[in-house]
Amino acid sequence: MKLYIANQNYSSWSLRAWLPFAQLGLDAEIIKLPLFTDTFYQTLASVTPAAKVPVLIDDECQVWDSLAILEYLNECHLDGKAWPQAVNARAKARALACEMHSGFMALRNEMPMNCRATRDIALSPAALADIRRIDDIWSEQMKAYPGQWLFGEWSMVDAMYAPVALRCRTYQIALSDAATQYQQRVLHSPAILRWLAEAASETDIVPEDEAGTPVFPEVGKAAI
Ligand SMILES: N[C@@H](CCC(=O)N[C@@H](CS)C(=O)NCC(=O)O)C(=O)O
Repeated sequence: MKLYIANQNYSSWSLRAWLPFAQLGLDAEIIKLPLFTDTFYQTLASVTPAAKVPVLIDDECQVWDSLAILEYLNECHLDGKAWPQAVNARAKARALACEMHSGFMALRNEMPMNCRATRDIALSPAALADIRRIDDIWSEQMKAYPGQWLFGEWSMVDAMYAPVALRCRTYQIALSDAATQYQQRVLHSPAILRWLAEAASETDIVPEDEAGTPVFPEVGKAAI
């Protein structure tokens, strides 16, 4: 398989598609393209009609869009085991994944993923409401599965929410104890530590994704 992603510092949709490979030990050639450059669009022209990453190529199969990639991996390479096995839990996990995929616009616009930065930020009421909803989701799942992943075992919904754990770290968002427990689980997982190390080695700056006022020392350069 080949997985096309963008800058690991900034590309949250790339992280969502990349995570199952790192977390579940799937093999792929990772092709990283610099966001918003000619190389990015020229390379993608022959790979996806959508001109966005992530894109997965598996023999003849071409899958674009993070959620479609997660579903494809689950179905074709993970024997259906990457969603919760109980039907009600699976339905809820998919609902939460779709909620992230189609929502949280204020949070996504005002708190762009920027792994190596630590920032102060003034947020709108809409973004604060998004954070409260995230806190509620994580807290509710931690009550059901204390100290574990959102549905106990790691599943695709954890891939969908991982970038938010990083964004809350960058913008120093105060979360409830239960939500912090989940955030810390994400931040200390070997797959995320690997992503952070790879992001920290990048030097490109994408001005569109730089928000807030820098706080020093930046967390990306210190221990979590
Ligand atoms: N809904 C898509 C969103 C993909 C997306 O917006 N990717 C960004 C990078 S994080 C991108 O390729 N942007 C390039 C552009 O918009 O020109 C998904 O879930 O994969």
